[in-house]
Amino acid sequence: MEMTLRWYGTGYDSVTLEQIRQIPGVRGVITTLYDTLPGEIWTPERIAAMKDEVEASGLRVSGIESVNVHDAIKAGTAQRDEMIDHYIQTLENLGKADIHMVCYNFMPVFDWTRTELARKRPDGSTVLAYTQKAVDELNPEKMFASIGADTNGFILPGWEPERMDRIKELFELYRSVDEQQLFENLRIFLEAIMPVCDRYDINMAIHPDDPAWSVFGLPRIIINERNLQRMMKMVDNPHNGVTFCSGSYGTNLENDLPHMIRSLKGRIHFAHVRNLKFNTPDDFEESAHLSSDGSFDMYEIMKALFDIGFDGPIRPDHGRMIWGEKAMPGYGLYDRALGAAYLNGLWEAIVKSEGRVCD
Ligand SMILES: [Mn+2]
Repeated sequence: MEMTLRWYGTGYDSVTLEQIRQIPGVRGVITTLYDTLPGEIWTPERIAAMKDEVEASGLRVSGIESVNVHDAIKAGTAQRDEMIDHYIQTLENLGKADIHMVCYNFMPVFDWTRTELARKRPDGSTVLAYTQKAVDELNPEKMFASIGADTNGFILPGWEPERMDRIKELFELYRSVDEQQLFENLRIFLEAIMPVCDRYDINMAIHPDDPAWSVFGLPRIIINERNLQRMMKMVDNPHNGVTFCSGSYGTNLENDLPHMIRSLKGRIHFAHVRNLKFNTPDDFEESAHLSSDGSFDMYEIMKALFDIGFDGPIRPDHGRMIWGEKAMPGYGLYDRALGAAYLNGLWEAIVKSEGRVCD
């Protein structure tokens, strides 16, 4: 595996490449062109500039998170073919630039959903949290407004103000899209992009829906092992793979995370590894990465990744806000650096206990 950190780019991220370079064991970043809109073609010039900036710091671009999928593709509207064509051109430009992993999601309207961005924990750190009761009581517009007001001045991925302005229109767009239709729209998208992925060896890595169930009556399909198997078989190409995000699949306690990882051998192209602490089955918060701070056995998760021969990029995921840092919620430097060091430690122990040698 290759330890990485997500980086939003100069001007968007409070964390610098120079800081990331100093986290032991981190050799690459997962980045994006944060100011592009879904459907926009990423030009070779902009991709080259992004790569040059990252490489000048001594790091590499280990993959993209995300190239967002336009709503016309997810909802299957008249503009779909044109938008798929743009996506293919972006993939071609990335492939020519020697970038081989692209994370994306297929969630209608909302990206990840949390009800609090700064819940205080007993040690004084603040974390993102989710409580089902709050979602049941809020309408989607109020949800957008409350999330937008609490971001430390940063724009959250998937919660961009221009999307918030269009919320009613977006709900209308997905009114006739049920689970079955969403699967079908995903199949059409994947079949169309597989030839360019084959040509440039680009691993597509779908990110799970978070939380892993329907919110506000919208269909959500990337939520459990059964649906993932359906998706893998639906377009049976190794380039059609997944981002295994323990924090997202873990929102549903019925998901057996190590078992899911083992069922996806050869198809996990990217891993997000973090822990959650469940207070009740309907209320969880994003704890520190350590097993002892949350509800998951992080050793078992890393061991399952090792056992299936996972060799792609991995990153710590949302971190706590600690030591007075002001950053995008979930994306400060300090706790993610601690997470990277911890995951590297688990990995070294697993590798050596198997009688193997670390890179
Ligand atoms: Mn994730």
